[in-house]
Amino acid sequence: MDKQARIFVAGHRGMVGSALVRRLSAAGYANVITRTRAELDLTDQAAVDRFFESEQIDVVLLAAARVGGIFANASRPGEFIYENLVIETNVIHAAYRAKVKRLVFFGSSCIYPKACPQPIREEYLLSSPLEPTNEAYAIAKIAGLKLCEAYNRQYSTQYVSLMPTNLYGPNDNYDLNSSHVLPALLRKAHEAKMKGEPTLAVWGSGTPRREFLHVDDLAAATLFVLEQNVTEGLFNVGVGQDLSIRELAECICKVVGFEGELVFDASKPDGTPRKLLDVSRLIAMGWHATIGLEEGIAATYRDFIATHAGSVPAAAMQA
Ligand code: GFB
Repeated sequence: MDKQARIFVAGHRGMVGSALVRRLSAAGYANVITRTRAELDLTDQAAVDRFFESEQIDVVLLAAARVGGIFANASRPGEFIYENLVIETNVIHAAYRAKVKRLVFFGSSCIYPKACPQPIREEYLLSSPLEPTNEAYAIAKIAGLKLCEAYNRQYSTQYVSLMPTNLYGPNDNYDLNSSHVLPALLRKAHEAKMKGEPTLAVWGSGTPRREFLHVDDLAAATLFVLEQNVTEGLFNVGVGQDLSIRELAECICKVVGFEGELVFDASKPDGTPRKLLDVSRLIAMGWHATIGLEEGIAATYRDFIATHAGSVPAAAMQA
């Protein structure tokens, strides 16, 4: 891909978008275009059209989305379906109208059925019902990847969809009501350690299994797909290995240095029992994840301490 290409990263302040910007800059891409929400409201079709008409974009990385963990998804399905549908529709349609040839759309492994055979292959999409806690979000993401497929077929665009597994890393959301499990447990373990608490509350039974990918690995996979000139299709992005929520909590406690007991809160939902992605499609092309889970959690913990220093006791800085 031309290092002078004008690459629009939609959602550059989020965890995925900011990782993409870091990676593109490190790789020498000279024209990375970003807009804050105040500068460009992606839910406003006319504004999005004007942006594309004036900016001569060559490549779009569509990482702007309403995202959240199991509680946010289950309690605010209207926001999750509406905002994601409207952002995808606006950006993909405006990109096509402005003759943008290449676009990468980011979804999530929750697009696959609840009772999927494991590991989950791309072709299991739409083979049976979805997990109810995130059905609204999943439907919006399925619509996004189908938009890409339909536009490729009808208009000869080259729009590709990447489906990452559960992500973590810098710029994650640590708000306990809307975050995903990994940042939530990192924060809770840290605070429990600082306050000397004897226990750590973990939602659900601890038995669901999840796969975790560091967001820098997703950014690397995105550049790989662009630089390999992949022109269409759906690609799972993951590490190929999962663990139970209990095991994740134990790993986080080890990294943080919290030595208390885990207490499981059965009043909270488990969600889908397992979602391990089959990543053989990307592996066959030559890409694989490189950041191990414990190493990635340790780096994320350092980032958490650095970015949330004002809100945590000073002693934590030595952690
Ligand atoms: O990461 P998470 O919120 O979302 O939860 P999903 C994963 C598992 O961790 C669930 C458990 O079984 C939770 O009950 N868990 C344990 C916790 N302790 C906690 C905690 O303190 N906070 C949270 N949040 N969970 C989301 C979807 O599914 O993941 C989205 O709702 C999206 O659509 C995203 O696909 C990647 O993995 O269940």
